[in-house]
Amino acid sequence: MSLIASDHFRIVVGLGKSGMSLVRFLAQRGVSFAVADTRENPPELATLRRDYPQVEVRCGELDVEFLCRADELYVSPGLALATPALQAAAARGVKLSGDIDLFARNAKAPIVAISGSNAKSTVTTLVGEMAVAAGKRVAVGGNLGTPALDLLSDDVELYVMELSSFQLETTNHLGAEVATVLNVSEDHMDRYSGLPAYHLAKHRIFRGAKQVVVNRQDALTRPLMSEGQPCWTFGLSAPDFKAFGLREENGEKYLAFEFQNLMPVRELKVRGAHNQANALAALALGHAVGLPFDAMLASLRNFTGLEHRCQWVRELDGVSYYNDSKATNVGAALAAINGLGMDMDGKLILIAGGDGKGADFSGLRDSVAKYCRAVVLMGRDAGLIADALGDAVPQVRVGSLDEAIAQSRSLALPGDAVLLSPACASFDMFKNYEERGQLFARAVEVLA
Ligand code: LKM
Repeated sequence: MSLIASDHFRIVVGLGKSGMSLVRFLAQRGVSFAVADTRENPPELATLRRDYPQVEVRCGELDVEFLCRADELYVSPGLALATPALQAAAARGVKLSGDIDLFARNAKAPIVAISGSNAKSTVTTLVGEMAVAAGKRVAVGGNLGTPALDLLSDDVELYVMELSSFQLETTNHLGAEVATVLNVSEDHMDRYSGLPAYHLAKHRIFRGAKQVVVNRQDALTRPLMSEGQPCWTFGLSAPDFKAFGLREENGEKYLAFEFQNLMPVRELKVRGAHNQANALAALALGHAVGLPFDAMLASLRNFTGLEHRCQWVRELDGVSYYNDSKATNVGAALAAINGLGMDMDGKLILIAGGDGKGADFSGLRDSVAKYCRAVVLMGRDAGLIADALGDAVPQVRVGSLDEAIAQSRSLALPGDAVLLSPACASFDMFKNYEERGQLFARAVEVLA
């Protein structure tokens, strides 16, 4: 046993949510493995010690000699592949992989694979709901909700997977039935050398894909090297062959496939052009895996949006409050500012700031000038946003979320909206964007 096992020794590097799913997967299959994490007290350490006391764990600085005892490392999406110890191990012949690679090797049902800088959770959720409405036994997860390996089951008929660029970096072969990069805008510049490297990571999603879905309005979503697979497109323009888009008839806008109207846009409960694009992307993905239109359209009609995604919280003194804490990059904040701004008579008080991850915030300036009455800035990179916005609108700097809410309240006029859409990660002030959003919503709900 030990001789055979030493032939295949793996190390799980990073003990967060996906690391723990790797542990369960490997242990269940009798693979011998150890765990390493750069942190002294990784999030799942207590769970590991309780459930797998026999597994060796090394915390703190990675030891190259230790890593080289493995033939394959499963690297957490939270740890940069450029980490010197990982690169040293790779140079000595250790294979770098991740949970999605292992998932893809073991999944026996078709995979719908969804990436993009924004809207991936929304589109993943939509396609999942469409599959349920079509009566499929579907498993939804990956970067959102349940880690990929925890979804594996012989009963599953379809996997709908949200995949981040970090997860794709360690994915050598996916082999999805249909894969898409919904959009590409700047994010994670603290982990990538520039937009090209980020773009390249995202495009690994197309490896071995049988079909692809492309955004007609974003050339960066096209596979760099087409393998000649069927290609479906989505976009807000009128659709041609193999395309989803908007058609207008008698002054009414419709979601449409090729030359056929599917459903009036006004039947969607979510507002804004970006949400119409999301609906079209979900239709394209669902159609590619054979979901019937009636089930897909019923799901679209019911969808009210995700938590922390431009979510209405309450109205007070004629001012609406929106929680868009999920906006962790400039592109997401722009979609919210433009989407909400266009739909209202009043103006926005924007609450932004946090960990900017090396972003260029100048892209916010025009939309802020057009739709915002003022911006309230908080967090580590508040100063960078302040500089990028210049004198576009009045600015207030605050030290806490509670102070941001109080300042916004006093700046807003009846008919305005207060929008938390930080354009930044939350790690400088909060556990994650969910905690940031919950604290915002709770504080707004108790305003007297
Ligand atoms: N070994 C090892 C390690 C060391 C450190 C593994 C490891 C970490 C750091 O932990 C994380 C967890 C999650 C680091 C991350 C996480 C998620 C870095 C980036 C992301 S993310 O980019 O996928 N999501 C954030 C974003 O900016 O989009 C979400 C930000 C927020 O505010 O919630 F994991």
